Amino acid sequence: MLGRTGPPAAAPPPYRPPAVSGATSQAGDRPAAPPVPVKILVAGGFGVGKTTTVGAISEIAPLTTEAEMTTAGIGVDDPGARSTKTTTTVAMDFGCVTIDRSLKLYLFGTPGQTRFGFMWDDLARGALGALVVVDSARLDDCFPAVDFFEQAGLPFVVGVNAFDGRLALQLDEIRWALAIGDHVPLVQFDARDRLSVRDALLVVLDRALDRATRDRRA
Ligand SMILES: Nc1nc2c(ncn2[C@@H]2O[C@H](COP(=O)(O)OP(=O)(O)OP(=O)(O)O)[C@@H](O)[C@H]2O)c(=O)[nH]1
Ligand SMILES: [Mg+2]
Repeated sequence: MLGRTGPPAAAPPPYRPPAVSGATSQAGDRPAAPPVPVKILVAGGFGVGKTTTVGAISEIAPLTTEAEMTTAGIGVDDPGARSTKTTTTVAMDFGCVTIDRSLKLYLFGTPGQTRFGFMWDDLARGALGALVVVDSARLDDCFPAVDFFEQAGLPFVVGVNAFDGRLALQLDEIRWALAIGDHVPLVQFDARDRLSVRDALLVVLDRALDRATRDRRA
């Protein structure tokens, strides 16, 4: 005889999402609100350490779009005499870091080459602030980034990446050379060091919150 024999199987229980430990609010039963997402740009000139910055702090394996540099770039892309750089970002970097239960930063690294400048408008959309990474030995590469954020009216912090722990100029000389106002924070950091990157990003966050609070009052 064809067909099933015996009693019909019991219907499966209705789906219930699994309980996640620690994901409830202090009230106990209500799930905790997810952290507020904050988009931050990591921008700057060619080869200043943007990809390194995102990679140093991201809690996920960062998304990168690195391409090999070729001889076609000689005389166009100058990463500086002491650089051992062999790849360059051709679209963007992406990483994220949770600051605390209420705040998560989504980091978007820009490409550094001038010919990819058209990407910056798209990447900046929805961003609350930016870290403009600067190599003190190649300040002229950083002018376009500073101009971009001044014109965009987006809060930014200048982070001088201390390659090998040394700066080619003092911070006040860099401020003068970049012609940035006193309201723009200027910090020294190490793009390879997670805690140093964290501190620089916290200054960006502070600026962004400051701006958001002022906008709200207005
Ligand atoms: N010694 C030293 N090397 C660094 C530091 N930061 C970055 N580098 C190196 O400098 C090179 C450039 O770093 P990247 O992070 O690729 O720079 P980028 O700004 O993303 O470059 P583009 O995307 O091509 O504009 C890499 O070879 C890094 O390993 C630093 O603080 N000290
Ligand atoms: Mg890069």
